[in-house]
Amino acid sequence: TRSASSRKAPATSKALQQKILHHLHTTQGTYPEKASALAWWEATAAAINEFVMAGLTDTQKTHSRYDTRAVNYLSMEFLMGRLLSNNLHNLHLFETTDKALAALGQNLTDILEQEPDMALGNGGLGRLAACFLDSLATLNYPAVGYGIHYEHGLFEQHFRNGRQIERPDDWREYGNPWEVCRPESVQQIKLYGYVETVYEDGRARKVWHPGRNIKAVPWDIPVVGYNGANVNILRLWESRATDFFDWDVFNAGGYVDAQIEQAEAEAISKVLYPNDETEAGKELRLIQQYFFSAASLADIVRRYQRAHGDDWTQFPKLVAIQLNDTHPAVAIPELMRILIDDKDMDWNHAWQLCHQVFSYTNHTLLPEALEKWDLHLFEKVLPRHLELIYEINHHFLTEEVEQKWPGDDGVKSRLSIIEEGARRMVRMGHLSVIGSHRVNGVAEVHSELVKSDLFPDFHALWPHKLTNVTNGITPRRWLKACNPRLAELIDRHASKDWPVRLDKLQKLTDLADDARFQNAFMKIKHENKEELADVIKALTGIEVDPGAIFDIQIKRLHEYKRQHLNLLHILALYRRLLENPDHDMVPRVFIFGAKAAPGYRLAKDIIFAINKVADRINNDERVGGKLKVVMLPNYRVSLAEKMIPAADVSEQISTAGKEASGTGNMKLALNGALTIGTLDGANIEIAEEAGEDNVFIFGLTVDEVKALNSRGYNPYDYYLNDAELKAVVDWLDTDYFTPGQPGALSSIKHSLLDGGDPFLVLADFRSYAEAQLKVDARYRDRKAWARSAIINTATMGKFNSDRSIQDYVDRIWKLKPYPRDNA
Ligand code: DL6
Repeated sequence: TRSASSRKAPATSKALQQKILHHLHTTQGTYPEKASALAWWEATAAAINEFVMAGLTDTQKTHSRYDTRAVNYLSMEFLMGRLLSNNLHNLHLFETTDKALAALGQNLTDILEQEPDMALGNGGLGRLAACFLDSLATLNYPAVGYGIHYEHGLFEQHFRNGRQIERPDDWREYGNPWEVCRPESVQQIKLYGYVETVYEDGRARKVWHPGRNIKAVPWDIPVVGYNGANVNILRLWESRATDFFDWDVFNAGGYVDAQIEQAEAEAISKVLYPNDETEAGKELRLIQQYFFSAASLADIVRRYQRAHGDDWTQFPKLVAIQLNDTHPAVAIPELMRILIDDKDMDWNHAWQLCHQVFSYTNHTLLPEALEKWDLHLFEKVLPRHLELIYEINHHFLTEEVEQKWPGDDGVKSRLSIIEEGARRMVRMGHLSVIGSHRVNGVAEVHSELVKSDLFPDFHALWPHKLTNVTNGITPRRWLKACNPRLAELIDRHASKDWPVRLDKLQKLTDLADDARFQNAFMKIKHENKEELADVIKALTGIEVDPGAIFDIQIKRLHEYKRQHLNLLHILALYRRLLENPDHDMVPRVFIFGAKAAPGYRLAKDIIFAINKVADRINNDERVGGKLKVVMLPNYRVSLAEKMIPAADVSEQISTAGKEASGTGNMKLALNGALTIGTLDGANIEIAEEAGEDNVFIFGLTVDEVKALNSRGYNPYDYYLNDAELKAVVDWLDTDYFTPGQPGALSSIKHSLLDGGDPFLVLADFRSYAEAQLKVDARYRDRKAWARSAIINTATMGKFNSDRSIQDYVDRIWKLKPYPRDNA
């Protein structure tokens, strides 16, 4: 990586002004006096794109000159957020552009707000993929991200009477200045049909006669590395009908019928499934997975053959393919199909290549998220692939498993890719492990659970296959761009290259007790809180005091993430204040951001409950301004960028063993928030780095959760033995928060008691409430709080996604960096 000082100054503000004006005139067809804010944004993006595209072509020339080994990152989701601000920062053009626009009478901050978020993902998994692309480009590693060009990304969330309403997201309704269509790389994708065995020259060959053909059209989004590094691409596939519409039917008057095929084909890339934890179980979802996996593999093979023709010896040396969860697992039989059916390779050779190129990341242990496909559905959509899976399974069971556990049918049925039962299923996790040379979890504890609980037999069979790569976040977006005041303070007190060497923040620990530095650090936090207070007022009308503790929980709404534990504690505080208006507590604003999967009833009820409780508390004068509750609508990357710099407290309160890693926990700690959390996912590593004194750990550990569950957990044991807990749970059954609608919040109580409280909310309540008292006490000691906040920022170096990428490179991908020529 080049040092900050060696970078080229790419443009003056004057030159940039000219470029922006040029694009305002020539690409937008307007002029300064008339141009809308959107036109200014488009013109600015077009001006910046000149630098981006120059970097892209240089990078591509470099890659082809050196015939580089590259990683192909296959992911159903890329949660990219906005690109203009990110590209400006990574190109070191932010200040110059700010000046150029100011000279043109425009405000960069307002213009940045014009950009819709590119929300092609649900949450952690998709945002991780976006951070990884940023790091790969920054570290000059050759890489291509492959995904789906969804017409509609994650839904827009609104609240109506406190309830979540979903509206389609239209991120490219008016086009998108960053993407480039590549018609020369269109692929044809086959689906359905049947398989025929034909005999040629005494050999049996399989021929797949597809029932449908779909066109996969690639759109490339440049990914700009930091510091003038490489510009890689994210290639997203859009589905289209092979023939635009049936011309003959149209001419015969069947105007609608003629377009049916087109509508069906386009449905494949129409919407992102708004559910990150459960298998959608739909034919369309399987088709989406195959569609983008097959298009990506065809592209990878085409790129390889362009340089190497039919010489396959270099294939595993030049190609690495990472499966981001099991969603693209069908790429494994697809590569076998290409090599065997299309390239005429024998089984063993094909399998050897396949196994060398694939690796797989597991992101969850939740049983409902471990994908399995109904065998009949799979056979209908992908008949040839099912045959190949049977054959992969046969080789695996009769060669590898039989050799290790001779005659053991139990282990065979546990390890088989096909799950037997009333409905036979194809296990995509098993397929991914068998077809990959490395499998990783995303935090230490999670990777250990992958070995011990999820895939213990595979771990016994291949002790070196399962490994860990702890997640990370890009400090460019999640500190430099989103928290410019803190970034500038760090520039002055740590070394300037911290955005690429985050470990250098460690230097700030020396200043943790320095009164002047503490004041400067906390002043910035306060200013960030003032800005967030304005956002809250604008979005919800609620006024909050920046002097209060800003306590933030932002993540998807899920029972295992336990937003309802946070809510019960808020009710307990409210109750304490009603019982004693002089109750001594530091004023606190609890701020939530969360979308619930549209079909997840209880998650939506929890959102409703938070909104209703917020209404009641925020309008109750008796609490004397000590308690406020805010649920911000439409939580997304660009909103996270405003919330994270303003957080004092970071809520990471999942049931131990359920959150694979978390990455919001890293972003918040990096921005100086103190974590209140369980020993789960990356919280454990955050606590190790920051020191247990600077985080508030509570609740059952993974082992204690297992022990309690195996003893038999009874939530009534906690409910009946804790008067405060009982009172707040019962409160949900009244109409106190929903006047005239008793029972409107009862589903939560029901899930916690008769529903068995599967995520042990009641078991952890008291310990959580006690940890919250410690938060309150620490905040009263302003110096102690500042010290802990500074230490949190200073010690998060490990969670740089550059470190994660380097771990993948060292342990799995074995890439070499290639800085682009002309950089
Ligand atoms: O690894 C990224 C992210 C983790 O930080 C979260 O802990 C985990 O919940 C999330 N997993 C998913 C589940 N997707 N699937 N399948 O988003 O991954």
